[in-house]
Amino acid sequence: VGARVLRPDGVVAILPEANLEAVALVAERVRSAIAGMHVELAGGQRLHGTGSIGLAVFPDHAESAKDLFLFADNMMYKAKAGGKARVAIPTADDVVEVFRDITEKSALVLDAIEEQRIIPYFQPILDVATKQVVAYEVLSRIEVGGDVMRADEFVEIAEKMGVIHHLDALVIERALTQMREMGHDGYVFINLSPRALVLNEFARNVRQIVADSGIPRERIVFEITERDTVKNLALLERFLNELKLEGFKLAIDDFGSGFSSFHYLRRFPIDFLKIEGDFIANMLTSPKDRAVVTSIKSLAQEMGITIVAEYVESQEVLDELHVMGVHLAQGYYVGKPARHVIDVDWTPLRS
Ligand code: G
Ligand code: G
Ligand code: MN
Repeated sequence: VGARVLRPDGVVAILPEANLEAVALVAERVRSAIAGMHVELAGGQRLHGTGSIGLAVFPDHAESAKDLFLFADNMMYKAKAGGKARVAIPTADDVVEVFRDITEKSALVLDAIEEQRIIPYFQPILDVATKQVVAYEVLSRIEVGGDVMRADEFVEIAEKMGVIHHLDALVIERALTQMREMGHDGYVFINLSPRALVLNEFARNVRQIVADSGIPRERIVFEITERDTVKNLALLERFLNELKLEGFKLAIDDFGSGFSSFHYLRRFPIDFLKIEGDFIANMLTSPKDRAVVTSIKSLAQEMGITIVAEYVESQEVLDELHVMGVHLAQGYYVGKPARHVIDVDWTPLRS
């Protein structure tokens, strides 16, 4: 059995040479073992947890590793939706339904790109010391009917379908046009999928879009994340070095969330480091999270890299970042992602 923690909220177990009955049996044992566990609190109270489990069996439910994980993940959400603390055993209907939903979402994303319905939202980034908004991060949205879909819901699909470079190019073009019209003269942070970046066509395209926008390259920061890594790091390195030589700035996104963060830091010519928001949000209550933030800060300082704290959700956290000497802050307390940018002296949100 191989078990691996993917995210703090999920574990995958792989059972070689097992059929549906065997897997269901093991899953049921895991579920009941979790149900039997508890943590005892200071006052003698007992804290119980539950586990929701989804299954997928090769080749009954999917034939590729990617689809198999996707299916298991969907079944896990079905188990949660069914009331939690249960095992979702897939039926033939589930297979049809799950893959139909994925196909529908894929079609929706493809249509949005085709019809150019991808819209940039802007989230402000504050200079902690001067309390001025010095930058914006561009976050993609798709408007469907009256609803707004967040990037979370479609970026991964676009990456899997191999169309993320179209989406990225479209949103960059719109965002820069809007930035110029509004006269924003700070940095623009742009999320790029490594997978898009290593395409010659995309790199050319982006350079042209930036040149046409009239915004100096020095004010454009490309954020790269390790969520969707490419196999060929040397190739990614080459593209990043070229962009850097031309004057663009580079940032590592969600620093500390994955396993190759430090690898990226060593290897790429980085200007900004964005600390994974979970560390920041919990920094005042968790000594461990605080220690992570402190050490990333001193590491970056030694390397001459500017730090951005994400998920700044309160005045208290902002004050503490000031004390720690963290340079930039982003998060709901500073400002939520919005359709328009307004460059004014920042005042705390009243919500
Ligand atoms: O706010 P939101 O759910 O949109 O962002 C979720 C994640 O999606 C961000 O962390 C970011 O990494 C990614 N993302 C947002 N917009 C874009 C985009 O235009 N292109 C790419 N490649 N990723 C994006
Ligand atoms: O990975 P990336 O940092 O690009 O993701 C930004 C994501 O974080 C977006 O989905 C955005 O909507 C979300 N976000 C921005 N500020 C906050 C915040 O203060 N708290 C939380 N929980 N999410 C935030
Ligand atoms: Mn980002």
